[in-house]
Amino acid sequence: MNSKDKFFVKIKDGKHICVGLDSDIKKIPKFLLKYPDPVYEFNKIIIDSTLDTAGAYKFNFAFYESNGIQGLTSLKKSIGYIGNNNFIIADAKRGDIGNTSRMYALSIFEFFKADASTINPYMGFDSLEPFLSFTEKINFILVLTSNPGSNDFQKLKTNNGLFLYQEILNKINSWNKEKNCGIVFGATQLEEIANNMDRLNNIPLLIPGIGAQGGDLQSLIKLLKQNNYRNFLINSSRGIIYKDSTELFGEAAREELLKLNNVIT
Ligand code: NUP
Repeated sequence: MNSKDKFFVKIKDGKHICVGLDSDIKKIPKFLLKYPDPVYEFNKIIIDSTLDTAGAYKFNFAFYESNGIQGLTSLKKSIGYIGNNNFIIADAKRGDIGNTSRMYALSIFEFFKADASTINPYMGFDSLEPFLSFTEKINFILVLTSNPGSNDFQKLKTNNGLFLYQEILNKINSWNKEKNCGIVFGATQLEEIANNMDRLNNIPLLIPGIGAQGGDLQSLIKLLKQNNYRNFLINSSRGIIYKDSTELFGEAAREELLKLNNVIT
């Protein structure tokens, strides 16, 4: 099964929650520190506890790169542990001149073997093209992010009377010839999601920002349902993986995931 098919199988199964493995060695339960690769042990337990109900797993590369070679090893092993039938997002927000972006794309798709990337459109089409040339993957392009700083540039008005993020949405619709674009839209931007349903055009959405960042899951789901929008993954990282700091953290993560799933169905 190719990566796009994996996404749509999960969506069809009603699995819309993406478990964010933002695993920080300083935050994982202390008893894991006795293992040679504590972050990998942590991820394995979260994965075992959630595999049957998760829609996807998202690895934010920062949490692994910050641990140097060891971190990259934990990342590679954790991706391998999830196996081939699940949808894996490499959240590294890449984008550079084409020649360099090609290397980023090779790293994410060929070395780490992720199914999806997150990419930053600030440098324009040629910076994204090496990712889009992987036609069986999904590339989630940053449109309107969940953080307060999204006001600084993304909500600037252009000469067309549109917000910059809306211009990006229009571009994505024209770049999406291979149907391998996705959109990152913050859960904290509910009004903007509502106002741009036509531009979103049923393109796969990755929506982070519920929980700690303040996005309201119930209202988000209501909105998506009202618009019959099914192609979405909602990410939760800290809210799932750090629910408990005892030996029962796997079960606690599972319970939280089930709770989120209940809101969706
Ligand atoms: O707009 C974005 N907001 C955001 O939080 C785009 C992202 N990729 N993220 C990522 O989603 C963020 O870097 C982190 O990995 C995750 C949210 O984590 P949490 O707030 O659920 O713990």
